[in-house]
Amino acid sequence: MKKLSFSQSQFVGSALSHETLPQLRTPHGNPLPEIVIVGKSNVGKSSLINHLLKRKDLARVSATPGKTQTLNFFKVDDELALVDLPGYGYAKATEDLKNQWASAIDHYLKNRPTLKLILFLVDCRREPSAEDCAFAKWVSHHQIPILIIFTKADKLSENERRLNALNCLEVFNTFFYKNPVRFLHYSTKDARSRAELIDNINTILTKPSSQVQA
Ligand SMILES: Nc1nc2c(ncn2[C@@H]2O[C@H](COP(=O)(O)OP(=O)(O)OP(=O)(O)O)[C@@H](O)[C@H]2O)c(=O)[nH]1
Ligand SMILES: [Mg+2]
Repeated sequence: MKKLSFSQSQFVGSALSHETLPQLRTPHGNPLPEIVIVGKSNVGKSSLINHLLKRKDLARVSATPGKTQTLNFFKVDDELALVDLPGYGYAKATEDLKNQWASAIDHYLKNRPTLKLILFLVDCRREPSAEDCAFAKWVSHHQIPILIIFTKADKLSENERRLNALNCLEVFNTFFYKNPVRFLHYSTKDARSRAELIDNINTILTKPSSQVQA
């Protein structure tokens, strides 16, 4: 796979059940590799997509949790798809909607051979929640490459960021102890975050088996 520059992007569709998940292809008809963005509601998943793709309103963002309500697919450089998910832990969603999300996301994660990388977002100010830990445990059993992204890095000093990341990684590495995960800090207010994320994605996608150490 050639290096991605994340220069061209378009929204290609949404789904709320596994029956309607799009099957995306390159112009040559090959299945598109996919990167999915996972994390608690309001952690900054859709904002990261917009920042990475240098598009203001491609993915819908809100200051209140629960904005993304479907699985949303974006094509990048005709080489890759990014998938934005509804966040977990959104208390105000009805039980029906939560079950619908859980079932569609579960099916997507378990049955998507084109899924090459999970970007797992955690707010850099918070401790991992029970749902964060459950997800990390699930990924460690399924051996899908993962990159942990501590979001909203502009909200903490460098020292606070470092200490909080160490605490979180200590928790996550109990699941990934065989192969500690890569991680980085991200702020949508900082262009360096974007460059660092693109480098990491290119490195991981060209070494597909890597749950490599940072
Ligand atoms: N300061 C700061 N705020 C951010 C950053 N990234 C996202 N936000 C804010 O966090 C809030 C939630 O962002 P979203 O991108 O909608 O979060 P989400 O994870 O997609 O949320 P759901 O769709 O509800 O799951 C918005 O008010 C964003 O402006 C960041 O790097 N720094
Ligand atoms: Mg969102």
